[in-house]
Amino acid sequence: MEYKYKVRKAKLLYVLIILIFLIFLGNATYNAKVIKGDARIDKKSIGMYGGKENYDLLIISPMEFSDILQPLLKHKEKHGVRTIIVELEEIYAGKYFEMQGKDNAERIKYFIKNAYDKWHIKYVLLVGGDKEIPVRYVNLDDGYYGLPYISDLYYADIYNNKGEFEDWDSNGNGIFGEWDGINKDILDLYPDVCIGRLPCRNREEVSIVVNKIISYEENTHGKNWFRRIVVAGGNTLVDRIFGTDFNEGELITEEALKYMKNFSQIKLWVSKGNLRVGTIRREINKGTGFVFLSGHSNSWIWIAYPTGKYSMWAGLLHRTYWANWNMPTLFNGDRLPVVINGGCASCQFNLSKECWGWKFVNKENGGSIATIGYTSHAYEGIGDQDSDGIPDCIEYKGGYLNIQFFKNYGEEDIDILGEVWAKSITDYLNKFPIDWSKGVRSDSQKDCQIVQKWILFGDPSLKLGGYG
Ligand SMILES: [Ca+2]
Ligand SMILES: [Ca+2]
Ligand SMILES: [Ca+2]
Ligand SMILES: [Ca+2]
Repeated sequence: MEYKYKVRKAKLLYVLIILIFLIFLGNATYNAKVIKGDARIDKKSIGMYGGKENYDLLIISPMEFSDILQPLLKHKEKHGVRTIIVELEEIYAGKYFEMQGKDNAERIKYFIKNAYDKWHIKYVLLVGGDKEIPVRYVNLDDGYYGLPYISDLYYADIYNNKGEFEDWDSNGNGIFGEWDGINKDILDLYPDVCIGRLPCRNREEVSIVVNKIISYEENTHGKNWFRRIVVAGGNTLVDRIFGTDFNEGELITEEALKYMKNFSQIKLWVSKGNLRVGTIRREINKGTGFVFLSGHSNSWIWIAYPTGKYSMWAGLLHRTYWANWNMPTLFNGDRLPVVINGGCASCQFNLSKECWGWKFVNKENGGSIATIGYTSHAYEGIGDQDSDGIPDCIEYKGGYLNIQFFKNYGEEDIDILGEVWAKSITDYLNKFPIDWSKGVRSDSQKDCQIVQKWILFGDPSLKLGGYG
């Protein structure tokens, strides 16, 4: 859906706001390079697979993790989710399907395609971070960052609308997901399977998250704590020059709550004076089904700015944040929420230190069951530039996408986590179809980034609220 800004400078401004914040907090460890496809094609292996099995869930992990995943397989099968664990080494060796692909990420994607065609899988769980499982870097350059970022949507979007394999390299130059001033790959983007990732870095983390998933699905049903949702937000953007003074984080979370009518709603908002590190901790430790934080973030902190202020220091001073160093104070046990962070880069998992989103999931004896956030910077609408009386932060960009999560769960009654993720992306693309003729810094380019970066750290086949 097209819309025009009244004030052209707006686009530049809201991008810069986020940019300044990121520079301020620093992301110096980010050192990704343009990753080109490996032109060599290994010797083709002979596909050994001759069976007629069907599966619902495909788990892909390196060999070193596969034995620890066996209890998860047994648990899934018990609940009728037909599951297969495939080791990366088996993919490369062509154990089930003849190996295809220009580089390891594409080999994995072809494997997923074959599993989709032959086994009719619906969910794919990647177990391993960027060091353990190859990732696809997308080379979209919006003129502000110019850095490639990771997109797991790549692994979910296996067919284009003509029914062809979608390799995310339509111009065929071995550089994926390009969108800069010169080169462009036209992408389908619509997910065909539901993807989730547990970016585990070692066997201990695999063990922790497997136990958490089993515990969640076995023990959550019928529990009162699940019927709670905690939201937090404050002032996010400087919108006064557009004639408004919205507390964007409050407006976005309030809109999400409209779809969560059967839940007891806890609003931690700066305008209420109740948003603090301590209140976030207390409300999560009580047990809650969902947590939605809308504000600024990077890979180590989420922060909301006090009303009427735009300052990270004010946010720190007023303790309206939740940072990596606060995670060890969570002791919510097996009362595990799905956490959504609407700010930038909370799930940027290609850094030397573990990111905010993963810290939440890999926390033992508490934390989250899953986290959804972005692998790089994101965008929000600012002001009411389309003059329809509705704040643009809930109508466009990241605010809109995150609200769809709650709409699809709360109103559409989709209760499988990966399906909520996939449907929300699908809805976003339907509402804002990408106009591939547009250039750098266009709204379409931003919309493309938002869906590419929105990642699920968790089991895509997770039954929200557990099995009854
Ligand atoms: Ca290309
Ligand atoms: Ca597709
Ligand atoms: Ca504002
Ligand atoms: Ca509006």
